[in-house]
Amino acid sequence: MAAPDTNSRLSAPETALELPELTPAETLADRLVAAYPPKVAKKRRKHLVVNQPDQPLAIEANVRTVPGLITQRGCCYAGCKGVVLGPITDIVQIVHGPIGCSYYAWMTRRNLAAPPPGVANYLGYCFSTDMTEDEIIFGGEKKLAAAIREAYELFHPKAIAVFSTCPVGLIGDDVHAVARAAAKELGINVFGFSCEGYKGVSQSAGHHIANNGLFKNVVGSEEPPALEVAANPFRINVLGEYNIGGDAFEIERLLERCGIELVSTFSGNVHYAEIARSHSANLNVVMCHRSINYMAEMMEAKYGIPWLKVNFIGAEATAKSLRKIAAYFEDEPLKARVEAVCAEELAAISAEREAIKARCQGKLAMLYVGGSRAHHYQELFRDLGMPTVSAGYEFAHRDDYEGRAVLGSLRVDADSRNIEELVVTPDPEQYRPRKNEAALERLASAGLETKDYHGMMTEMANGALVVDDISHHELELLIEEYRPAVVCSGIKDKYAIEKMGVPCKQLHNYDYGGPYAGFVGAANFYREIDRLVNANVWRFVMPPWSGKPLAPALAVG
Ligand code: CFM
Repeated sequence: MAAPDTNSRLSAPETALELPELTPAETLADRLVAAYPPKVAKKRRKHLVVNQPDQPLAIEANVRTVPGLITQRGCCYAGCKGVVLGPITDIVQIVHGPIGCSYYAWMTRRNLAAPPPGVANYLGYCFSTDMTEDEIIFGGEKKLAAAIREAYELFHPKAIAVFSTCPVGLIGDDVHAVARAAAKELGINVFGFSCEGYKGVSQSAGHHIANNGLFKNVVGSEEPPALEVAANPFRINVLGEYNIGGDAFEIERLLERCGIELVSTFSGNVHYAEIARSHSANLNVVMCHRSINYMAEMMEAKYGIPWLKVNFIGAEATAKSLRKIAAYFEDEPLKARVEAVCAEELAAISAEREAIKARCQGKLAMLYVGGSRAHHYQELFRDLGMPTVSAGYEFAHRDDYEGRAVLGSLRVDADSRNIEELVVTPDPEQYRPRKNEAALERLASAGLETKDYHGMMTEMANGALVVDDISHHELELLIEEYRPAVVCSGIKDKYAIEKMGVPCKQLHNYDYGGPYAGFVGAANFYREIDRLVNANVWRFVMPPWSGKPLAPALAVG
């Protein structure tokens, strides 16, 4: 195949597909907040922005949800235990709290794992102190210490992590002191997280707390064998990939094909020792910027490992990300291998993609998901020629929308100040800049930016409506107005959307599907979207009170 001009394609934003003639987003945004009391309307209006890709306008984000609006957000504990730590296979993770909190975080996110022989997998278990009224009144520290001991005796894990739920913070149990005493007693790594559900304004606070805890207690705590480090210079960590529906398996397969060694993933399909040794990598690539950017920054400051933003969601995006990694290592044979792998993988899915594209092109998509997928999945819709008419995050910060250029101007409010910000300095022994300043500049001038993320808005169509922390009411009005072919969202609103005659693809746990990462994953997603948007089922759904089909656009006759 002809050598593509990779440099110019490495950092340039993707051009969004143009939108058809629609009600202007500005008018619609005003209408979405019209039913609220004036104070609420004024607040919410700042979360709705009409997109200007070249110069994104400021969006209000990462602030408290107005009570009663029905948000899709989760809590701090969900972000720490459920999201970042949860997928690690061989840490016994004890939830200190009422049993409901434990049950909620038990296996619902579909973070899969296939640990190597000899490595434990505790993901199927649910460890809880089952806090009840007695502990709320008299304190739960003794029960926690007993639970840690019991877990150790049963499983003999390398490490035990303890997660605080809301009541723990309210009654003042010191999980850290209990963890320290247990570590001493048992001779293993035991560490606690003050990730009470009410901390911060969403699960985003929990991500930050989890990053801090992993960084302080695990990263850099083991050294890999020197021979292993010397064997392959292309050693990377994939940060912010949680193996939902098997995505990480697909990324692992691709990296292996390219000859890139994966030291550790944060934290899909990963075990303790891999994270403990992750400081030996020569590059960090960041998938989900929102949940793990702290780790990338801290590892760069302490160990000298640069980071790159990548996205393995979407066939074109995957190829671009692999090219970025090869460009970073400045190695010609590696670049050639990456090109060969991309060509082969793209060729394998292109016929199917074209056939599906012919059936889907021009249909509209809307996405309201978490803190990175609402951006990443637009790439898959772009592959199919489907414009994104509106999108938003639940809990992302302004940098995830507008790009990291706004970081310096972010307002630090009381809720963010509540979350510890670690001061990280170069490690006297282990700091080793993998690339010096001159090399990083050389890469930047060749089109490869390290340490940057341009955010979702720069890659969305002009005039698209960006909505932060969308409410049920706003979502309903938007669906009525745009009648999109598909909405990507979560379980809290999936069935409300489908009752309006519009298919909803759940992008948190993938509705039993996946993987959707990489090339094979992209093809899986194309098939799924084809099945959803071209299904006839909606025209047969006739609510008895209306006598009309739910999906008027698809109505027979
Ligand atoms: Fe990152 Fe995630 Fe997401 Fe997220 Fe989540 Fe998630 Fe998500 Mo659900 S870490 S921000 S806190 S990509 S669990 S795997 S799907 S909301 S968009």
